[in-house]
Amino acid sequence: MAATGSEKQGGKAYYVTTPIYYVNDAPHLGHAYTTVAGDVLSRWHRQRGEKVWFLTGTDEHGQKIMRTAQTNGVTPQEWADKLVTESWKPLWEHLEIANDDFIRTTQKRHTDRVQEFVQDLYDKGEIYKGGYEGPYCVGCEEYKLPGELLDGEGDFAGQKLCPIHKTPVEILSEENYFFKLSDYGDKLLAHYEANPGFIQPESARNEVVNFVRQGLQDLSISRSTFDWGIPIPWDAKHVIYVWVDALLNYATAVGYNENQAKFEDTFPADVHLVGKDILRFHAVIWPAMLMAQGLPLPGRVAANGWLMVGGEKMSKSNLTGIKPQDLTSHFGVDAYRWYFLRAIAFGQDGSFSWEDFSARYTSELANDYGNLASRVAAMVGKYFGGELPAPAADGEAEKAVHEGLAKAVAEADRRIGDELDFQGGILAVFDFVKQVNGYLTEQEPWKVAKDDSAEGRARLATILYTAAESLRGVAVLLNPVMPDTSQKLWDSLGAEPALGTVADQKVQEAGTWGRLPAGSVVTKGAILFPRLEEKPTA
Ligand code: ME8
Repeated sequence: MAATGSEKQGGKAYYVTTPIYYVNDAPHLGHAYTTVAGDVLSRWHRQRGEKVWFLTGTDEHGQKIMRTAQTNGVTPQEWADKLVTESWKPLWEHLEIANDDFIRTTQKRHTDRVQEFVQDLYDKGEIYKGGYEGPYCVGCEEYKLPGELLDGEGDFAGQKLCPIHKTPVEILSEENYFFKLSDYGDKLLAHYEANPGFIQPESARNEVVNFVRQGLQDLSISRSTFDWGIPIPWDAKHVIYVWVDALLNYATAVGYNENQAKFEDTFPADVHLVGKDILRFHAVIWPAMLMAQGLPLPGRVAANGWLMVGGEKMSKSNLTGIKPQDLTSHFGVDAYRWYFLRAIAFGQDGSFSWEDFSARYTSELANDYGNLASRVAAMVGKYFGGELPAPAADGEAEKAVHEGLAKAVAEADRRIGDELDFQGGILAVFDFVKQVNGYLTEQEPWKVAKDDSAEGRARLATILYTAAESLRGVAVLLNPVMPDTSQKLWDSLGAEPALGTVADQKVQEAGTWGRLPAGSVVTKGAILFPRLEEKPTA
């Protein structure tokens, strides 16, 4: 159920998170995919008039970061500082990510609160000391079950490999502290049952339910063979397991044990966006930790599929050499934000190819959308001196356009805002763009313009007003996805003096016909989607 802006404004924020990413390397297309999705979702809810909190950040502890830093001859903290300031934050700025906060797990606001959380669980008898031996993947920072390992071949013959990283696991034997995760299986299953939307998509939900039904093992939550982590408060020889540390960012960043008012206004998350590789941590371990502490559970854990390049999951270890910046310098930032959400059904795996991006850019962005905007502005300029004319009588054709816009608004709002079906929502808007193009083709304003009679002028005014007002709606609906383009279009329509900024426009009002006033100063602004240069050679 979508709350209206006014209902939500004073109460709890709509809280969206991305994973906090490991800083062992620079961000790649996969990280940007999840983060852009989070940005679009939170911008959408802001345009519903809701109070929103959008969090991203970095995961800086653990063996993986420690080893990378050692290899590079610096301390883990120096390594993390360098990557955050030189790679992660600049990319999010470049991609116009409007996060409200950026949490780093090495910040004191986080480490102190994590120690308190873990101490609390210990005091409640949820944590005990025990021994464990098993295969561990440093890439995943996770103990694996023997049954899920792959047999190595070639260089790795005779060794067991992690199914995700395809690199050998290490057998670890340690005395650790354990969280009684096995106590929570039934409670988790009851929660999944009572909240069918808790895990999205359906395939991810089924996988988690099956996994939990098989029975949960207690979780090792400390490590003692290295020290790059947050010390266990009652036993400083151990550091807290990096995943327990990392998951708690969603609480510490919004005031857990520190700012109660902020915490109550924000926590728990409405949506945790994650890749399906880290689904179990978010849909099993995290809710069990919260149950143990008596804290409320998140509304939804939504898993995106894998972005594939050449049939392989895109990852740091199989980098194909395409960086987000390589694509934005060719296609532009807005087209980049649009492309992955448009081309891939959220939750499914999807392949990226330069050719597919080019083809969609040209046909959907440049031809369908960009040309419509420039044609309408040019005709208002040519036939009405750049002053948007008042429409005369609307006929059947105009009514169909009004209905088309209202339908696009309702559909995009439900799909993007509620269902996280970004592709479906974007398509609903582009179907409307096609409808408006079809309307102009049929109405032929360039022919009507030859008729100088009062009737002819009135008809021309109606057609051009209808097209411009349609574009007003499109600019509002696409603003969360392509903010820079919507701003250009908003400027070209001369909408701001009467209506305010495009980001201030409410989704709920986007389909109300007639908001753009006659008399608005329409100018032929910048080309929204310039023709692409030749593909750069690698
Ligand atoms: O797992 N396709 O961090 P990480 C789609 N620090 N999404 C992808 C992707 C791909 N090929 N590759 C990466 C961690 N991602 C932990 C998270 S959260 C408390 C701790 C995205 O740097 C996707 O969201 O390995 C995935 O879950 C995340 O990046 C993993 O980032």
